[in-house]
Amino acid sequence: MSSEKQETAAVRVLGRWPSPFVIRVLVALRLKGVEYELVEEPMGNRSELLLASNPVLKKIPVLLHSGKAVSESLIIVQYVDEVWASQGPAILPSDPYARAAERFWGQYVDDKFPSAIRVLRERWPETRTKLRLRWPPLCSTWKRPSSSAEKARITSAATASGT
Ligand SMILES: N[C@@H](CCC(=O)N[C@@H](CS)C(=O)NCC(=O)O)C(=O)O
Repeated sequence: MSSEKQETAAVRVLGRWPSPFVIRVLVALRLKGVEYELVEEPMGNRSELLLASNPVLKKIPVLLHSGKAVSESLIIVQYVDEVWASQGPAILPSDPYARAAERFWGQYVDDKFPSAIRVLRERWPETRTKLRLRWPPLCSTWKRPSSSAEKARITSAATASGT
């Protein structure tokens, strides 16, 4: 995105790779064909913008839409679905019961996913390395590498993991 666009981007996502919660929001925006800017949050450090935008939970992702902040990935996805309702495919079904079922599974994944990853990391530390090696090539389809050094890192990670 050009620097001119960055100044005026109406939709920004405060996030970081490879957070599945952030990816969920980016998928929703892409499905709707909404242009956005991904503002990378530093690892292990919360930016002033994040603290101001999500002062209660202080977590990514946060969607900034024309300066208004929306937090929590499932809530953001529903917000995107409603705001850009006439654009792209509907993310949630229109039937209230089917919507409730989708929300149930979304919430279920959120409740179980973090603890499942924690168990994997603790029990099989080598899994962590394998995941790390495999994720950058997957993620590169979402965020174009910005420098040749980054491209080289992704390529060597893909080679090492055999992808
Ligand atoms: N329930 C939240 C979970 C978001 C979340 O756990 N984000 C992590 C990154 S994957 C985070 O910001 N962690 C920082 C922290 O917990 O301090 C959502 O769905 O958005």
